[in-house]
Amino acid sequence: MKKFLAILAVSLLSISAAHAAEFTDVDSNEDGVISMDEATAAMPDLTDDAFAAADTDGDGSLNAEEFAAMSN
Ligand SMILES: [Ca+2]
Ligand SMILES: [Ca+2]
Repeated sequence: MKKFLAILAVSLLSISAAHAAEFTDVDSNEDGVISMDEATAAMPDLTDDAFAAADTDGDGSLNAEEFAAMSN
């Protein structure tokens, strides 16, 4: 179910995001994960729900793998 939501979010994001941002550009404090604040700074259209769906391990931030899955 969670996976389905993630796939749904990815589909919605690929429509709204004209081009995918680079992980290293989005991770502005360079701690290796992307917070909701960093994500929305790079992608203003990103919703809480889309972020939560992309955060597949539910730790409240996006690692490189989660971000890549969301961007592709
Ligand atoms: Ca960060
Ligand atoms: Ca995560």
